[in-house]
Amino acid sequence: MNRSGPLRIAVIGAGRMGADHVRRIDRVVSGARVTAVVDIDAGRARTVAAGVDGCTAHTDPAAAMAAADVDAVLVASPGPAHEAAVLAAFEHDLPVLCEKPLTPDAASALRVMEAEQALGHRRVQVGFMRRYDAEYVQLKALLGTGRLGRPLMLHNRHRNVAGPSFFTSSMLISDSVAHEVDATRWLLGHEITAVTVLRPTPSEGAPVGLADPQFVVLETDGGALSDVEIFVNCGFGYQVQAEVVCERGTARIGDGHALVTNVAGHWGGTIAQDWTDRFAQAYDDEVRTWVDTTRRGEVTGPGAWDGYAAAAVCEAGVRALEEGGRVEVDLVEKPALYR
Ligand code: ISE
Repeated sequence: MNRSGPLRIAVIGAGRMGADHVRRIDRVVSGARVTAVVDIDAGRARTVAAGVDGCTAHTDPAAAMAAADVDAVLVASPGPAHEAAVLAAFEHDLPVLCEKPLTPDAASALRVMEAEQALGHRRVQVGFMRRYDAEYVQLKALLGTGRLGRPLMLHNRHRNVAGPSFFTSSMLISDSVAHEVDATRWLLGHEITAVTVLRPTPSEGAPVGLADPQFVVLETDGGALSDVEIFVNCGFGYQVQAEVVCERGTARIGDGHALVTNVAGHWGGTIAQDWTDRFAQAYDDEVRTWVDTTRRGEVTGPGAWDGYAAAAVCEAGVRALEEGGRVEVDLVEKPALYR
């Protein structure tokens, strides 16, 4: 590690999230620079790399990681490519920030966890960025004070303007509800033990055949219930809201009250249109914290265990969606490295 200078980062994946992270590291976060951009599409890698001084473009993640000027890796390729990229980073013992999901299923997440245990130290942080959002952080801190008493229920709403054309019904769980799975585990400090998925008549605004919206119920080992309305073609905006109901009070975030206007007989505000806007501060703080801790030789934030637990819950959720009924989540015992 080049401890005196900036952290030199290889960004794997130059799509929407990858390009946004390259911009963030280049212009927002201090103490780091992007030295390599990798994408299977050589033209896309070249275009994104061209915007950064001294940055090289690659199509092979392993080749980029083997370069002498790489201290850390940010993985933002599609989920099915994560396992290979993270394992390649482990081979060079490089710290990794891996966008969610860690991997698309529990078996592959277990393999990542086993490889990290073989290294003997934590190396990977998973990009569950809501843990860095100012409102979520405030809610977590409030719950931690105990003022509201024990959390009994968590109500979540997660709405996207329009899902991408390749979105399938199960991706509403594995790609979108994955965030509420992590938020539930983190806010409540519980593991999720069972998942039930109910489907109302699909919206006419959703592509034919897509089960959108869905209503997901998560049971936890602390006796709480967390429900999630996931609606990825709501049409009007990007909304993520959460309300915790505790024994002595409730707390709610995500109402978007930052700016409220009163004009011409109406009051109101605006609604964000996508997550890079709504969670811009969270992404900035996530990457900033990762850079700072990595430069100090530390690994904090959600790790491989959280990535594995989320994958296992989502897998149970997809089964519940496809088969109906309540599906229990089967987690392995938590390894010592993550306790
Ligand atoms: C996307 O992958 C995200 O991570 C967004 O935060 C989420 O709102 C969206 O539904 C997902 O598809």
